[in-house]
Amino acid sequence: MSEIEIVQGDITKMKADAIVNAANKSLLGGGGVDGAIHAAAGPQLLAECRTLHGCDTGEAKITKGYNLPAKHVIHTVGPIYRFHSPEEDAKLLAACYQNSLDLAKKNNLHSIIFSSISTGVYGYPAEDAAKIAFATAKNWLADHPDYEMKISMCAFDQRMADIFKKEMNS
Ligand code: AR6
Repeated sequence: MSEIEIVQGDITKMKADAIVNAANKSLLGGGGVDGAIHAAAGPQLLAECRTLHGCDTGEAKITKGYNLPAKHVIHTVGPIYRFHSPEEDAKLLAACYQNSLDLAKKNNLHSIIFSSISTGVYGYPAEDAAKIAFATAKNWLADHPDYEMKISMCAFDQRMADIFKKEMNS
């Protein structure tokens, strides 16, 4: 059955068909959740990422999960907050969720765990980002009624989990 749920903790410890990395355009690693995913997956992840030649903002690319419990990593690049107009920022963030879900379906994946794209180093306000994340995920499920997809939103801390809960119930 398709559904959206909230999970809390370190995404690198979580099992799913795919976890979604909040990457940068180089796809060659960085800090935050990106650094944690590369550290846990091992150097083979970086080696595969080198073959992808980067990723544009709002787009998504897929690799294997290597030493992670997750089978795959979907790397998406969120907008840097206020780098574009507010409308464009929102569109690009929604595109990250939409394109990651489309890519998961294209690869026959049925469970996906999202990190909270752009809400760390890239500075997107958590409440606004959560609104976009849940709305895009709900719309995607409504657009694909015949495809089973379990979507999880990963909150790293309690504050984000509370924001997600509010958004899920709105
Ligand atoms: N598990 C789950 N969530 C986490 C983890 C973790 N292990 N670590 C951090 N978060 P960020 P961005 C949360 O900064 O804002 C990198 O350097 C964190 O609390 O990782 O999209 C990339 O290479 C926050 O809510 O990603 C890029 O250069 C969320 O993950 C840049 O940062 C995203 O925070 C991307 O910035």
